Amino acid sequence: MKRSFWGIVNKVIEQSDIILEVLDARFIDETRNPEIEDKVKKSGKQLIYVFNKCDLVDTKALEKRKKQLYPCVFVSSIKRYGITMLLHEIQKRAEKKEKTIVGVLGYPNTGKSSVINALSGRSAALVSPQSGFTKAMQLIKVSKQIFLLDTPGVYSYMEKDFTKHAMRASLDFTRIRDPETTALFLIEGNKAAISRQYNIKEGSSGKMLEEVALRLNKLKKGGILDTEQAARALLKDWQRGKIAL
Ligand SMILES: Nc1nc2c(ncn2[C@@H]2O[C@H](COP(=O)(O)OP(=O)(O)OP(=O)(O)O)[C@@H](O)[C@H]2O)c(=O)[nH]1
Ligand SMILES: [Mg+2]
Repeated sequence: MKRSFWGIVNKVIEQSDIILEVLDARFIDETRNPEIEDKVKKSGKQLIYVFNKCDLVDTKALEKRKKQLYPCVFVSSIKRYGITMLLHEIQKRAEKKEKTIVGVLGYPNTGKSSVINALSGRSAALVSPQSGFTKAMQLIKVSKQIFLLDTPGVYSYMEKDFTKHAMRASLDFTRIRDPETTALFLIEGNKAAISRQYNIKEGSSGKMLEEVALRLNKLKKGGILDTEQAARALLKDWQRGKIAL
């Protein structure tokens, strides 16, 4: 899938009149793809930023991003926040032609298929907590005039920062080779949220990972803390959206 990054991006841009870039509101910068954005701008097609999974963040803290990334819509496809607003933004930009195609692009797991289902009002696109779930493009009807194009989540093979992939869940937690390093990085940047989630005190990342192991009862024989299992459990909770920021 990674190999066909440009294949998919070019095809979607070519076929679409409007592009939605679906971002994870918890880590907007990490889920933005400048290569896709450049390409869309050069094509002259319209780009709308969608901050999805807003139920997991304090949206007030994101207000200033609204001005930087224009036009953008705050959405929670699970709770159906902002869906009418997003539809309105699409309709405003839809040309007066018979059929407007809206391409939905973004990293794996940002919620592209979920946004499509929320917009179309039915479970037309398949959704999964497993990243890389959507394997092929699929056109989904929203109204007589508007059609959405679901796409497989993509990133360029040049991107080799696996910690970032793990954070944004474009690399599934089961496939992370060194869960402890990744978990420590995640804890370092999100101490308050992790302390709330597991009801543990804030401290060094290493100490907090041990506390998580204790809380989750991840122990090896002889009662030794199993920080690797704890790290994987933490990454699972993170990727599955259990940890609100
Ligand atoms: N909390 C929360 N979770 C969401 C939201 N939208 C999607 N998810 C979850 O995120 C996971 C991925 O959702 P998908 O819609 O399959 O994501 P995708 O971008 O289509 O993923 P790929 O097809 O793998 O590229 C699922 O577990 C969804 O339930 C949201 O607004 N809030
Ligand atoms: Mg999908």
